[in-house]
Amino acid sequence: MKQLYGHPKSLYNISTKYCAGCGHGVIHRIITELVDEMGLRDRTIITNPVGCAIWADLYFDFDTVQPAHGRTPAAATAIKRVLPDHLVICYQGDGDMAAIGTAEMIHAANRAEKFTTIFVNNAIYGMTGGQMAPTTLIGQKAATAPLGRDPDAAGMGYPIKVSELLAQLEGTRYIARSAVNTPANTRKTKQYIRKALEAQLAGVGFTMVEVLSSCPTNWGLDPIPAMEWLEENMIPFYPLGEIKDTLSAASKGGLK
Ligand SMILES: Cc1ncc(C[n+]2csc(CCOP(=O)(O)OP(=O)(O)O)c2C)c(N)n1
Ligand code: SF4
Repeated sequence: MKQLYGHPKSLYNISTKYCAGCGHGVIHRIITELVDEMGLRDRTIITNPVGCAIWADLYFDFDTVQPAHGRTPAAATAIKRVLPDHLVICYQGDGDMAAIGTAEMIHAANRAEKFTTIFVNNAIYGMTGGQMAPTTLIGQKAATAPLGRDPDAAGMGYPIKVSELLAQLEGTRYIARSAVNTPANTRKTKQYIRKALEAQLAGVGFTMVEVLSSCPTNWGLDPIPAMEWLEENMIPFYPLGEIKDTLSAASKGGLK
């Protein structure tokens, strides 16, 4: 009988350290399935974040680099420029990308660097105990916002929509937002990431997929209620879909 489903070769066959219901493992699976399907395992390099996915180099069975917190766009820039025929993936959490590495991501996007970012938005700092992140929703409780994020009373500021922010930059070519809370959304996530990776191989410029992900541990929820919380709270504020797609213009030579 023909085997239709198996373990990706690019993903080590071991249990991860991620909590039950965490989205990181699902996103790792999608990336490794795509690397296998595209036949690029021997020329893929991923730059991992600091945050829970700092463990990723234990799971990806291809080359990985572990830059300092927020600096993976700088590392990805260097790697892609030196090895332009490689698939370079920049994996970042929301604390990593939208707080500590803000300057790195904005300038890499603005320079139209030709790697692909996977931006994992779980609306909180996971690894360090659930502090408020730039992406934390208004009213959402966090270790540093025990009564909920309140931009007026506590001066905590507003959630940053990173994808919409980067979409304004001329250097960005493809930006999409998806989620891994349901099988349908997970399949869509894979479609978007495939499109971004194929665009990278075509050399068009900065590509990114934001993935809404769950952190049941720091949200104080069991895994299934965490998926429901994501659906009811995150998706209305961070709408899913392709936010910017200039790929057809790029392929016709309309963009440099
Ligand atoms: C410059 C610097 N500041 C702070 C830290 C501590 N730190 C490590 S992980 C982390 C939070 C990561 O959150 P996020 O990027 O959202 O990833 P998650 O754990 O949620 O996947 C912080 C603040 C650090 N390692 N380096
Ligand atoms: S703390 Fe949150 S982000 Fe980190 S592994 Fe656990 S569920 Fe995932």
